[in-house]
Amino acid sequence: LLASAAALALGTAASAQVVGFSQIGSESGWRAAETTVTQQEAEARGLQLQFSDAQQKQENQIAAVRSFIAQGVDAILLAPVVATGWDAVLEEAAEAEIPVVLLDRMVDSDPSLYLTAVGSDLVHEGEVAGEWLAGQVGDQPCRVVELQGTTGSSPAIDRAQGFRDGIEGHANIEIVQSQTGDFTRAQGKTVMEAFLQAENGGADICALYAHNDDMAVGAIQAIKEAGLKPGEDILVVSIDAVPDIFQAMAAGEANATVELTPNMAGPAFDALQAYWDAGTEPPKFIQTESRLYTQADDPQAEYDRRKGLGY
Ligand code: GYE
Repeated sequence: LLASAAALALGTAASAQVVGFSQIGSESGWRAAETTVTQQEAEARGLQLQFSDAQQKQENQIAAVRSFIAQGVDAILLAPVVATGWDAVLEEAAEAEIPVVLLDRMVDSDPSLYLTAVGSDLVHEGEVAGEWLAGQVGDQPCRVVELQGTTGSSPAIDRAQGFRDGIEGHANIEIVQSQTGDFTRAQGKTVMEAFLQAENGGADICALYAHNDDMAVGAIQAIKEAGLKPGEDILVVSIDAVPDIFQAMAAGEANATVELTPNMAGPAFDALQAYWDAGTEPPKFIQTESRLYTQADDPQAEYDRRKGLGY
């Protein structure tokens, strides 16, 4: 008891709290911005951040979390690449009484195994995208191609579901191709090339739904190389609201995006501070805002504004 009281006094007084951050990688512009903002937020609060980049591999994330536990860090931030397979390592963290905060993606594990999760309503994002498309095409038949996120990740599962919810009841809208582009620009382009080929050179495609902006940006390039006009011949709707999609929107080559804030760490650190200071248990889910942007929302101004936000 004495030892832990002393540690608590130390923690609240002089010594910086150490936070381990197991990041997925840098697959997208949004992800890179989240990393930058996390570093900025840690610095602003005088926290010592230990950063580990998993290069998209769950096994690397599990190893990083185990090494944070061995070091005895004060908390762990985990952006889980896929939703399953976390029970054992989360149990180890709980055993060591190290609070874990999930960032931007969810896990299938029991919520008692982490302190809280900061993220958006990923199903809602897909629904907003689907509803936007339904409003756009009205009664016209519309063949949609879908670029999914990383297979087994919660945003890929939820954004697929949400979009289907959003177009429900619109029999004229049909998803005719759906494949993963792993949230990257390069794979977005490659998979879109295959979609264009399969769909009469693209002539049969009415719209592209991409689970993130980076895949949409890659696909836009493929559409242009196929001699079609993205944004007109093929409508483009995606998620994240990174600067490059606003640039595409300003050029008329993308139509709509749903915003995801890269600042997941701010609310995460607030929750951790309250937990360290007073043992305050946050809610299990801290939800960030999502809103739709279209070409009508001054994309050039949005581009300029975001360039300073860690992107
Ligand atoms: O939308 C995408 C990223 O996990 C919700 O991951 C996040 C997604 C984000 O690579 O760009």
